[in-house]
Amino acid sequence: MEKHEAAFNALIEQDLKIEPHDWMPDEYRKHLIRQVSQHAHSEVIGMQPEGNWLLRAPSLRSKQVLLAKIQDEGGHGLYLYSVAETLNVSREELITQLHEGKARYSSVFNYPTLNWADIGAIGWLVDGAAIVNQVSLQRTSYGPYSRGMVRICMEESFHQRQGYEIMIHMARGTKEQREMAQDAVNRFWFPALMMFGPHDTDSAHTGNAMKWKIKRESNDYLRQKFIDKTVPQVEFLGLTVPDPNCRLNETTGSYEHSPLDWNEFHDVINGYGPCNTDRLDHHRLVHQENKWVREAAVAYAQKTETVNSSI
Ligand code: FAQ
Repeated sequence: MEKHEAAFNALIEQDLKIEPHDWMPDEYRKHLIRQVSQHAHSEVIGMQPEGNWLLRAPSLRSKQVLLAKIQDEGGHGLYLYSVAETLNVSREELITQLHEGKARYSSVFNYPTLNWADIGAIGWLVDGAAIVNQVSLQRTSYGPYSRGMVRICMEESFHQRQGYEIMIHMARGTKEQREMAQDAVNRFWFPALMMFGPHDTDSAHTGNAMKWKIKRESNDYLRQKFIDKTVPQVEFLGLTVPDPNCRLNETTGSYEHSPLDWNEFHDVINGYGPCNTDRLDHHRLVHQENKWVREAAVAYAQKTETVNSSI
């Protein structure tokens, strides 16, 4: 055991990757299953707010782009469930945890998408925040998660651009379109900042995550990085950040901001956000309706295996 632990610590120390067949402490495995499965659930539940606008996309082009983006998110969910499976947990078990309210998914997907500009705001701000977090996770210590992140980040960059393109059209459009764009920024700005999680001082998991190099940067560091990158983009659009205290500190080169509403954050992650019930009900319903697809896929795989083994 001591020998195994020393080998594990040496890999972490040298910035090398831990692979599925390597020995790892139980706590490391559990920590990863929690984070990776919550990440997977976020990708899949995150398809719902955007799916809400698929039938109302304003042009064939925007519908095609949105459809491709939503399918990408489903694909990210699949990569991440596969990463979790390499840690000896089944996808079914993880989905059951989600349905029973024992697993979380990102708070931001519990807010409604009320106008077309919200689709722009999600791509730009939500995927933008996800990229900042995930670029950092490309260097995470668990090999399959790290490699998954590289591919996911490439696709998220396209998502961020499609969102910003929508915002440019809206911000340069009619007075009504500009108002819709500002309204979307007003509603998604703070939820996007909360995606990074509680302040470092209140973050229960950051200590172990940094020790094991699962997380490479802290919640507050990444949140600030996102703010500094995004405020100039808001200004470029001619829109305003919905925070009267958001201003550049010339000394630090970073933007200051108002305190976040952590009561709202805790309500949302504990099931009391505007859309929590709808999101989970919808997932449960679709999971049940599509049971036959999973059964057919398993039956087909088993049949192919039998045929191959008898050749
Ligand atoms: N929402 O101790 P910490 C995307 C929970 S992907 C809900 O700081 P940690 C792509 C946390 O789980 C977005 N819960 O936790 C897309 C813990 O609860 P627990 C998802 C949150 O793990 C775009 C408790 O609070 N990305 O958007 C949140 O060290 C568009 C204490 O927190 C990832 O999941 C939250 N925002 O740090 C898809 C990235 N924040 O488990 C579709 C990977 C915290 O003890 C459309 N995950 N909590 O019950 C991470 O980097 C980390 O897990 C954090 C949280 C940073 C999310």
